[in-house]
Amino acid sequence: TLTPGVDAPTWPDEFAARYRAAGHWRGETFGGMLRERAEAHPDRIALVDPAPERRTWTYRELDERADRLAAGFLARGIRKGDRVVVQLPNVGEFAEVVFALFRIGALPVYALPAHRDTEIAHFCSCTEAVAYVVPDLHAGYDHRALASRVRDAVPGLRHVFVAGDPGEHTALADVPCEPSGPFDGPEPHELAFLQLSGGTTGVSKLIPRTHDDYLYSLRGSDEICGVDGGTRFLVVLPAAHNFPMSSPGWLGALYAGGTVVLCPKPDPDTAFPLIARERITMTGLVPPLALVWTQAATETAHDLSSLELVLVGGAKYSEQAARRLEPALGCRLMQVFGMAEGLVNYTRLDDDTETVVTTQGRPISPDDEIRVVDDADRDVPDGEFGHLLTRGPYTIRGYWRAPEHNRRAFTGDGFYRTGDIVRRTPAGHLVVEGRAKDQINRGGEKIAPEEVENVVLGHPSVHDVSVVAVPDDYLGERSLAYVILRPGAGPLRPVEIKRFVRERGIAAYKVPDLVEFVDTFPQTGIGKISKKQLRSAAGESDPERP
Ligand code: J2J
Repeated sequence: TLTPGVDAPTWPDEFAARYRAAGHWRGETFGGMLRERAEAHPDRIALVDPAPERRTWTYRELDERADRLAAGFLARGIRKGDRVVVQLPNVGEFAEVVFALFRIGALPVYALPAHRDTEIAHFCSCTEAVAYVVPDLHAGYDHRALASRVRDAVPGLRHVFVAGDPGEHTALADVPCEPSGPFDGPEPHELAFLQLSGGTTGVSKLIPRTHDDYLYSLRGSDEICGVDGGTRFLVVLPAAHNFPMSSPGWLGALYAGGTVVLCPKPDPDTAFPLIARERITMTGLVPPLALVWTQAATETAHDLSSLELVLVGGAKYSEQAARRLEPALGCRLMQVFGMAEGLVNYTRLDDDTETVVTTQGRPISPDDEIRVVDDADRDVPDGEFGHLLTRGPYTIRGYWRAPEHNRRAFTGDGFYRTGDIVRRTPAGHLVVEGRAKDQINRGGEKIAPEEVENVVLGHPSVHDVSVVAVPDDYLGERSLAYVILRPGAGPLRPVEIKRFVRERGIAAYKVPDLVEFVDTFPQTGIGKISKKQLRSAAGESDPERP
């Protein structure tokens, strides 16, 4: 069972009352939302999974599948409040599974398809998950074998459900059954799911989001982006990531009664024919993909004329690249600067081009509180750089079961320390200038150096390691591991370190792009490794202090 406010810190009563009075929190739940949409427009297409054969779900079908799957989960002993790690790529089963879990009040824990043994075992054990949902094969990788290893390593994990051929596990297709009555579902103020944080520490922290708060961020995002029943949203990035899920994302599109189309791979050769065939109106991209799409659009034979809006975010989008997107794709650009912890900023449809290409927008809500502060938490004047702190109706007050980390990541009065260095323009738009947190942003994919360092340190020849970001034209940043070998350890090649990390079972995007062997790290005055000096040694402008 969960203890509210202990497992997941929550908003003080006076804030909750304020957010309800303002109409932000409306007492909706995800299960109820889908039911209402299914009643309002049962035969409208909610979901399209185009590959390998095109499958569609009307709102009524999605609603009924969620009910039957929820009943099947209950019959197998999955209860309200239980955690279920969901690792599915962009397939229709993703929506069926999470809406089934929402309906009974069990909490999906979102894993990315790229996650491997280390991450999955951590998510399962730190949430005491009772079940794990995987695809059979994805991108050539057998997730059933991963699931078997994790099940053997994590006591308490009772079920593995497989979308597709189940192998030794249970086929998701065998789970649904007839509901015996209405579900005893969750309350709107209760947790809906656990989302992943980008992470700055050895193990990633989980983000507890409630029905009330997340649904508000969807409603606000839909309004800003003009999402409505006619929207046809293409999910290009992994569906489990907070950006394609909620900004406005596939959940935002479903909230508005639109149609969601799942893109199996993000490259133009896959996405452009889908845009043409499915008459896609909206999508979201990370900057490196936006670059590739912009280039490919100038020479494509596919009809992209249905596209109205492309959102770009997750990492800094260069002004030059931003200027080229609208003419190339023939649609509007919106920059989005968001985080799974909550706060999301958008440029607006009626902003002028300069604002859209040079800023990362402004918050969704009038009740998003923004502070830009110096190292001593004193507010700096508008136009000056500082640390971004935020508090509001859809920003968490603490991570899942992490009281010690929460004392550092939040101020005493509940502001989240984003770790981002920003500047606020006179018009109130935020410009992201850098980062104070120890994180690498690899084209929108976040890496916690400490997590990678811990893996490299397991190599018998390694004495010490420091992982830092280096600038990259395409990805924005890549990772570089400086390695000090043990005295007497034989010569090693970079590829041997990379292979070691990969074989330890960690997401491929976390494997260091570059490995350099050094004799010593630059030291600070107190004898601690200076990542700052390491970064400048690597030729990067120091992101810690603009
Ligand atoms: C610079 N840095 C950015 C941007 C995020 C919408 C969009 C993105 C995310 C996301 C999200 C940036 N320019 N436009 O959840 O709903 C960096 C910041 C931020 C961190 C959050 C959404 N957009 N960033 O990227 O939780 O450093 O969420 O604090 O993965 O990404 O990462 P994440």
